[in-house]
Amino acid sequence: MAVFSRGFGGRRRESDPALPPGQYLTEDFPVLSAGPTPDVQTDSWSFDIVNESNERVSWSWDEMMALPVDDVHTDIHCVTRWSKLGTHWRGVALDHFFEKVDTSEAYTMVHSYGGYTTNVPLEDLLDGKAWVAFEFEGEPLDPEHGGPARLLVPHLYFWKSAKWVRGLRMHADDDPGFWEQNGYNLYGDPWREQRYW
Ligand SMILES: Nc1nc2c(c(=O)[nH]1)N[C@H]1C(S)=C(S)[C@@H](COP(=O)(O)O)O[C@H]1N2
Ligand SMILES: [Mo]
Repeated sequence: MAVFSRGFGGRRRESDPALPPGQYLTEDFPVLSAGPTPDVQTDSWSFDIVNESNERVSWSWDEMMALPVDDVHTDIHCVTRWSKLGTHWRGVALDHFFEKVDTSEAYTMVHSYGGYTTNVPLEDLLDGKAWVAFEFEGEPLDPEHGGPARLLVPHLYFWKSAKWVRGLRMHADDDPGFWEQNGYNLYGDPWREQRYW
C-alpha cells in the first residue's frame, strides 16, 4: 500500500496551504532529543504492546519486517515551528500490530529506549495514521533521528513521533508523557496550534 498525504512538487513558500499556522519551512532535518542517543541494535530490538490485563504482544525486528510495509509520503511539523514538506518514509502501520491486541482502552503511552514517553489516543494510531518507521528518504533511519525505528504520527506535532520506540501500553486515561508533563499540549494538533497548555 502506498500512502500519499498533501501536495508534492513545485516550490513552497510560507504561504503554502500545506504549512500549519505559525510554522516555517526548513530543508534541513534538525535533531531534537531530550537526552543522549541510545545504542539500539536490531538483533535485540523488540516492539511490545501491553494491554490493560498486562498481556504483552511482542515483535522482533524480523517479525516486524514480515508485516506489510508502507511507503509514506508526508509533511512533518515540530512544535518549535519548523516544518518539512513531502518527506518519504518506510514503515509498518500500527494497524498491523493492533490486529493482535485485545483492548478496550482508548489511550496509549508510547515508550522509547532511553526512557522517553508520549501519550497518544489509540484512534490517532489506527486507520493508516501512524507507523513504526525505519527508513527516511531511502536510507535506514539515522540513530540521531530515532534509528533503528521510531514512531511516525505525522498529523500531530513531531514530539509525538517517539524516537527509538520500544512499545506502548494501553491506558484508560490520557495521562501526560514526558513533554506533556513539561508544558506541551496533551494532544498537539498543528492545525489548531495546540503547542502548550
Ligand atoms: N525518544 C525520543 N523521541 C523524541 C524526542 C526525544 O527527545 N526522545 N523528541 C521529540 C521531539 S520534541 C521532536 S521535534 C522530534 C524530533 O525528531 P528529529 O530529531 O528526528 O527531528 O522527536 C520527538 N521524539
Ligand atoms: Mo519538538
